Amino acid sequence: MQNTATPTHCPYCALQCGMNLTPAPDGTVEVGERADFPVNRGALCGKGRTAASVLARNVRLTSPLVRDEGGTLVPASWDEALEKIAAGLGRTRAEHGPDAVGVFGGGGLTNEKAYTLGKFARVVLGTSQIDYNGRFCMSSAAAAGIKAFGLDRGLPFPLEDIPKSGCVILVGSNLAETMPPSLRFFTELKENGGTLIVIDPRRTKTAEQADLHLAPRPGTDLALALGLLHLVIAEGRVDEEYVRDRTSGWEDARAAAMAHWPEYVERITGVSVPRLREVVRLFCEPESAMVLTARGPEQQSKGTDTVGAWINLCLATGRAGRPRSGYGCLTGQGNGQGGREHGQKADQLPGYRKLDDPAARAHVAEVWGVDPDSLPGPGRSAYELLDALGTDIRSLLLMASNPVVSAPRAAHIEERIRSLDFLAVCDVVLSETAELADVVLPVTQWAEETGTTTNLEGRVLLRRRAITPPEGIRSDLEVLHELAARLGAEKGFPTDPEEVFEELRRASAGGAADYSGITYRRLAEENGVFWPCPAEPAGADEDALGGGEAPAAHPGTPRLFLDRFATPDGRARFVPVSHRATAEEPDEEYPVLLTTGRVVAQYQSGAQTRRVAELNAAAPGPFVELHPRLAARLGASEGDPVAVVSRRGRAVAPARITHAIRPDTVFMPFHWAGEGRANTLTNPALDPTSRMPEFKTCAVRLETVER
Ligand SMILES: Nc1nc2c(c(=O)[nH]1)N[C@H]1C(S)=C(S)[C@@H](COP(=O)(O)OP(=O)(O)OC[C@H]3O[C@@H](n4cnc5c(=O)[nH]c(N)nc54)[C@H](O)[C@@H]3O)O[C@H]1N2
Ligand SMILES: Nc1nc2c(c(=O)[nH]1)N[C@H]1C(S)=C(S)[C@@H](COP(=O)(O)OP(=O)(O)OC[C@H]3O[C@@H](n4cnc5c(=O)[nH]c(N)nc54)[C@H](O)[C@@H]3O)O[C@H]1N2
Ligand code: SF4
Ligand SMILES: [Mo]
Repeated sequence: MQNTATPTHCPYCALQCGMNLTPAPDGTVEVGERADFPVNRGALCGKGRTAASVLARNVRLTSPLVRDEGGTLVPASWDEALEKIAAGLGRTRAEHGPDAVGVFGGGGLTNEKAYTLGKFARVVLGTSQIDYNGRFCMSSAAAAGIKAFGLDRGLPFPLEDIPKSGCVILVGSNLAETMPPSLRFFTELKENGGTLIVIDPRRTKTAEQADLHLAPRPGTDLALALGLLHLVIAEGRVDEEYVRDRTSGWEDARAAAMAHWPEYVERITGVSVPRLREVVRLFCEPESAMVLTARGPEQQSKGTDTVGAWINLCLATGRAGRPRSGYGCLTGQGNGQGGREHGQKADQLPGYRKLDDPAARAHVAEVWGVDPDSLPGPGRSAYELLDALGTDIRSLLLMASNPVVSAPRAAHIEERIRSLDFLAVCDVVLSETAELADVVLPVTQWAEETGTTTNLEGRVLLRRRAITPPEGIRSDLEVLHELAARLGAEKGFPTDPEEVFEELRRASAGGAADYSGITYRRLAEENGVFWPCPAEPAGADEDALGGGEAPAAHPGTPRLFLDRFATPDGRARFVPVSHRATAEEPDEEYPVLLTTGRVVAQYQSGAQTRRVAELNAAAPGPFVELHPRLAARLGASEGDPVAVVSRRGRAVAPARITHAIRPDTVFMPFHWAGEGRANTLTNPALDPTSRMPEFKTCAVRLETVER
């Protein structure tokens, strides 16, 4: 292809940093600075800088693989591999019905792929059993946002608004490690005289930047937010006019908060009453303020209520739908936002429509050219789907996730995956889950294909193809096209991303996440467009315009809710919530809390980043972070292997002893498979609304290990 730099975006996290890719003469690709993208202005973290290493032939899949009679994965032709998948899925459907075929997607998929995967499941397979890893990511924040605001978009404002705010509370986000270039916005906030408050049971790199760091006991953010709201009321800091004009449901939420006395909240969270008062003062005194949550408070069996409590705090103080103020969720994966809008979620149709809404079904069925009654209903959530493998669900098509490492109670899920009649995996590398498949298909990567992603700000971006993929590798869209044809759908599954996007525009038109006014051309010219962006003018299509002057295109919506919220009456809704315990509180047998998360140099299940030498050198393996007091009680020194045991299993990793964590809590990153796999331990207790598993707390005991 061309030898000049192609402006595009990073394959990894939701920041979707801009970068330039230039093919080098030796066949490799150089990642260069791209200063024109406002989110990162050229800055990249180590993962982005080294992303091109995963394009190399020696680390990636280069041929389809099928399992031979001896049980070994061996190279095969595309025809043989695709035939095997069509036969495997087709056989299950014929013998056990369409709902015995499952589909599992990922938030790393482009909008075009996520859309096509959802359509493939419902139209070709006819199954309701589709969900994706985003359920493990920000589903609690999404559920809470829809309840309160009538709409879920990660941030309702661009990142550039953060430095202009008076105070930002970051709840359970370690963005200095998980989105390093975004730290700049918070540094600028402080330079402008604003306050940064970080709430994290660990003194992370992010917490080190804070003016005030609170380290509550894991799993108590709900009580903390209720205690703050109690003080807001008691100190007469409620914005009565805003509550009256722009919200509903205040009385019940108020009564619930009044039941959470600061002293009671102090006992639950471990955060002292004076500290709580200080947060209230810092949050309420400036003219504007924000609350941003990430996985800390969300990945709990009460994540939806917890986010609801933080939103209540914003509403009571008039900090939502106003300039430089608001609640936002920092989404995680490259297309974590778009991936949840276009139909790979169990209950969803494109445009953030609901699968159980008759009008939504009719609209999308028309775009797809099928009978609305032929569309299946809502299916199971991600963990429930994985848990049903080998029983109700006999065959699975998996695209862009590695649940053997990333699902809660992973040993059980691994055993469920092994018990399937048939598993097909599309991936760029041979992940731990792909190793268990009957057929593995090698697919093209970000630099080799064009597509759109939607970053954490709701900004739709064009990720451009910069190089030609190696021989023998096909795109996910080509795979779905071929499978559809083999399963009886000759049409409706184009392989050209722009053609898919044109259909997605129509399918999303009129939905909450309306992309109908967005085109590839606009994305290229405008460096991204914020949704909703309906086609203009309302009611007229391009053919009907005649020769007159072209109407101004809709500019997109960088800031939501400034005039009204997306609820039927335009008011934001308070939700009455009360503290409750985590699903598994410590006891005599399992006296310590385990929490899990990330380190800067590894990404997710590590399938990609564990294949990059520079990143492995920086973060070579799992560890157990624990306080010196806990280490002393255990008799463990730095680097000693420590066994962490929960009701689900046992993991072993070296001790990393630090004052930066509470003495009642240990932390493990979840990026590795094998003995140090954190998810062997985690508790799949689900949030009743979002069905999010409780990745962030479970009870464990520690043991020393003889070596
Ligand atoms: N380097 C790197 N960056 C990534 C990723 C990656 O894997 N690696 N993944 C991307 C994705 S998909 C996501 S979702 C984001 C996640 O981004 P973050 O949410 O920032 O990441 P985590 O490390 O999971 O959790 C954040 C913090 O929550 C804290 N925490 C644990 N329990 C609790 C609790 O009960 N309450 C509170 N308040 N805090 C708690 C942890 O100590 C941790 O520091 O990162 C994205 N960026
Ligand atoms: N204990 C614990 N567990 C967690 C979390 C936690 O905080 N603690 N966080 C959870 C969260 S927030 C998330 S998002 C999940 C993520 O966990 P996973 O869903 O396992 O995410 P990845 O490791 O990114 O897996 C993506 C896979 O898809 C492949 N891939 C990348 N791009 C493409 C593509 O375009 N097409 C195809 N076909 N494949 C592709 C990659 O090589 C990789 O194998 O983990 C969850 N698990
Ligand atoms: S912060 Fe995220 S998007 Fe930016 S370079 Fe790092 S991984 Fe890529
Ligand atoms: Mo995530």
